[in-house]
Amino acid sequence: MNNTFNQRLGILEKAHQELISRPNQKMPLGNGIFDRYAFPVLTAQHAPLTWRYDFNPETNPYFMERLGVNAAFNAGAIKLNNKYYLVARVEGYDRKSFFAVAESDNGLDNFQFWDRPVVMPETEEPDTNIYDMRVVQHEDGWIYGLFCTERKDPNAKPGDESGAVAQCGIARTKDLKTWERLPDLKTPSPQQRNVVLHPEFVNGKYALYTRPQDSFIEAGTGGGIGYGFCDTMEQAVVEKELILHSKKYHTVYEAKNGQGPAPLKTDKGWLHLAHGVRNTAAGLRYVLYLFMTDLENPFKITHTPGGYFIAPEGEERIGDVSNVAFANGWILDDNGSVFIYYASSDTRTHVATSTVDRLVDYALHTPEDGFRSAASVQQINRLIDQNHLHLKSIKKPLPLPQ
Ligand code: M1P
Repeated sequence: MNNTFNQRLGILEKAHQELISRPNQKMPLGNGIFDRYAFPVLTAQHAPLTWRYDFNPETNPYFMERLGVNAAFNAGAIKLNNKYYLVARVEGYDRKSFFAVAESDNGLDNFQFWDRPVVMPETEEPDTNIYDMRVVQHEDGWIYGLFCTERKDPNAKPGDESGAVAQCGIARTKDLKTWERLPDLKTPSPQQRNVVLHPEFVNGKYALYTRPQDSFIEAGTGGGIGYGFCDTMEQAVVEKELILHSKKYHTVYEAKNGQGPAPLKTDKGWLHLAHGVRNTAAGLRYVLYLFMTDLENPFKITHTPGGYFIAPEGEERIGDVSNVAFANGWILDDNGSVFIYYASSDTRTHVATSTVDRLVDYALHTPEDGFRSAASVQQINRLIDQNHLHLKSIKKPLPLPQ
């Protein structure tokens, strides 16, 4: 074996091992709602070296990367047999995304990709690109993965090489290893992205969150988080889509929005995580927001805390598609802890932790968007007035634990 091969192999293996075994650290202070962590839980560099390098010194004397990985983001999440699993969107240098499962014992660090990416069967109409899987343990016994399948628009004008059609692909599994592909979802909308399966039957039917859209990028007239029902997931057809949460002028979901992961069931209602998009001179800005729906009717909104819940911060703001926070996976533990897996700027995956009690408190007690500057000032003044009363009776704060 030549020197270059050996040296590079040694250095890269060491660096990779250090990266995937690096302990994560909770960031100090936080906002009381959730905690951020120092390091992303998945990056392109977490992809195993065997996916990227040819380990044969004869054919790869320089130990060159042959198949580069560009990003690891927008991960679905599930806890099974006491392990935390992310089904990440891994994107190669060739821009194609695929799914790969990474597992961790504590949900915070040491996420390691399985040996091979997911082999997702295709339908008779092959996918060009697949991404953003929502993993749902449904009460019918299957684990479903609903994801976006993108194909070239057959009606694109000659010369238009970016016109695409997005639809919802569906697959199911028992073990995240072997996936059975089912026919794509049919809905009345020309395109779909961000489709999510509700974990329980509703009136005996499968219930889905949808995101009707007129074209590939623009949600258009169909914008909003929609919902609909279908009798079976084996030939899933939603005949009628209704809107649960529409886009709205001068909010963080002005241009479009989409359901994040499947909602979490709490004793106060269903807790939903979603993304909202607005346009700026610097391009689209994606943030996360929360809302709650009725326990008996998951499609009736009960609480909509105003503003964003998580926005990209610091280095999260920079990446392939900058200024994006996006989440399609979270895990509620038996002890009430919540692990929120959010991606930044279509590049990497982070974790934020909270508890179901804190998130419900946030949803119930954060004032709604007043939709006018004057209303925002009123909200602040109301808080200041209340605080003036309370501050008199509050004792000196205790020192923070070390
Ligand atoms: O680039 C930001 C996000 O854009 C899309 O989301 P939406 O359909 O709401 O616009 C998706 O492609 C998503 O993967 C991506 O993170």
